[in-house]
Amino acid sequence: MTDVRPGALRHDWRLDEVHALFALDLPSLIHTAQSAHREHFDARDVQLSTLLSIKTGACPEDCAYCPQSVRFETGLDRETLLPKSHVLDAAKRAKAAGATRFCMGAAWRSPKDRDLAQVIDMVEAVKAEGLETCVTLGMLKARQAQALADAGLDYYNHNLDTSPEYYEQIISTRTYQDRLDTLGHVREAGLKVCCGGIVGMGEQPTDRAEMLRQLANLPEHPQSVPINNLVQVEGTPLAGIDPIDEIDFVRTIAVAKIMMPASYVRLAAGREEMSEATQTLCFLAGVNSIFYGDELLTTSNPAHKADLALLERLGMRPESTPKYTDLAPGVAPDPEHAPQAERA
Ligand code: SAM
Ligand code: DTB
Ligand code: SF4
Repeated sequence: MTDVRPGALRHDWRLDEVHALFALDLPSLIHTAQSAHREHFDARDVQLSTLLSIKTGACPEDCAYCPQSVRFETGLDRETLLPKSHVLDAAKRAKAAGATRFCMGAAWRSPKDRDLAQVIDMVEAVKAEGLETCVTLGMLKARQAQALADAGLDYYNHNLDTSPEYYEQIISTRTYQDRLDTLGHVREAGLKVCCGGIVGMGEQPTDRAEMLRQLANLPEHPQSVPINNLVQVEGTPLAGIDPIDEIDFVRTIAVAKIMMPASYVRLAAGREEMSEATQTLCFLAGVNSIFYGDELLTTSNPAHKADLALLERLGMRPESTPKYTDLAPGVAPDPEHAPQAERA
């Protein structure tokens, strides 16, 4: 049996050890994941991130899951980069609804420097509202990652998506190594890394194990690990594929938490198609972050009021002071959000 020390940080996982975790009986798996989680976090807290698509559609890449690729007929209206005022209004609404992080996504292969300058303006404006910021803009050069870090960006999202072995079935226009290179630039610029993947794309169980091994064996664990359940969109090549068994999804979450216990593990896309009971199992398995708000990028998400009601029923609560936060200079913590210690 694998030597499972709940809460330990390791970067040398072997595939057979990951398979052994997946093979645990569910009570032991959940217990181990929840114990690991409690070594690093208050188990009642859930971090809330709100997404906004700042540039939608017409992406030149061919990611088989994505409604925004120009290669697939998905009926999506393409949009150019949104004006800063629109982004700022959305960020203010997200904050008023209780989100602590605002994530801006662009359907680009990689940003042009003139686009990056506009995104930097948005990051500075959103951060000045007292929100954590995250952007996902595709592949970055080292100097672009540095420019984002210099502007005060907190997180960069760039997913590995799946195992190296399954990757070629999903994307042909950029390599796994391209993704690892961007992640290296982001890490070296001192940004926090948001990196995870998608399940339910027709992958084998060993691809899920290998994807998690790749994530956990990075030089540092990504501080945020989004696990997306494929949102099937008509017109994409993956529409109609057999969905992942919900218990297998929960197992994937639990194993991610055991392998990266100090990271936020996010139950990302796919919650709308999931029962509240399955989402609850994900929380028990160590999920402590969700996308919060009625929309993801181009598809819908549960209504934010329903999410707040679910957390309340579970005796859980929105996290008020994210663990890794660096507030912008001069921005005071939100007075409505008392520090954790005072509320406990
Ligand atoms: N274009 C940039 C890129 O791909 O790096 C950033 C935006 S892209 C939409 C960000 C991530 O969203 C993808 O890496 C993928 O993991 C996730 N994603 C996209 N479409 C999805 C879908 N239909 N279901 C689940 N996750 C999806
Ligand atoms: C991530 O891992 N999931 C988000 C975010 N990072 C950018 C995107 C989910 C997109 C789901 C499909 C859509 O709404 O277009
Ligand atoms: Fe483009 Fe990103 Fe969608 Fe791939 S996932 S098609 S890179 S927007």
